[in-house]
Amino acid sequence: MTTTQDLAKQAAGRAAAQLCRDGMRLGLGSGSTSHAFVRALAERVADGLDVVGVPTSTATRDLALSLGIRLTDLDTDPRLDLAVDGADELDPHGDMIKGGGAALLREKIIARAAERTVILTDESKLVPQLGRFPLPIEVLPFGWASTTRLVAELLRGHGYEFPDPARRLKDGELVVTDSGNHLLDIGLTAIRDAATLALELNQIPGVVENGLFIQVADAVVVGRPDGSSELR
Ligand code: ABF
Repeated sequence: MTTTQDLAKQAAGRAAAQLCRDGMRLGLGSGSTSHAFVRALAERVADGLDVVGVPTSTATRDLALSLGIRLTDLDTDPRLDLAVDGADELDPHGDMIKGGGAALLREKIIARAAERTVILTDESKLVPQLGRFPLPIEVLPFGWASTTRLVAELLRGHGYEFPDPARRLKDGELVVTDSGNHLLDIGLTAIRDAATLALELNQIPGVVENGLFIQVADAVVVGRPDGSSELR
């Protein structure tokens, strides 16, 4: 059954597909909103649009390939024209929490490689302050328990209170990212100092990347259930 949120995501995806031009090298995001974009993009490719894409996850890679979108990689194309991705939360400053889809590392790399990044959302992702969505932190399997302890110490040192973090499970199994790492999800409730945290977390040796995306969005598409969308 198509929910109103699904309709909003489809509207955002269609709007983003209209931003793509012949010859563009695209970052293809992960998550259901980004996949709505990939499907809309595939329709334009079938009509002759000439683009290549770098997927942010194996899930996006498989979808894009199945729909006939030509793929490349950052080794071949180190500079992208446009990255299109989703978000878990977006605040009024343009900072985000991403990583609910376990693709944050490649998402952040691909967004940084792109000239312009457009984030696709629906109203449910727009928040006054980041933190209600648990912050994903990607950690190396080697030394993960020690890394987790250091992450918790850092965050508690900033005054945040939360249960002892555990590695993300899915259907009772440890989630392993496309890059072979684990994920912590830490409920900070209301993040006061996202930019500082984003830098300090990555100073911890076993932290590979974190889900705080600071000033990454160059533009935001907000999809609505009636099929309309707004580019902000
Ligand atoms: C990806 O899409 C992730 O960064 C984020 O967690 C997820 C959002 O998924 P959805 O679009 O399904 O809400 O960008």
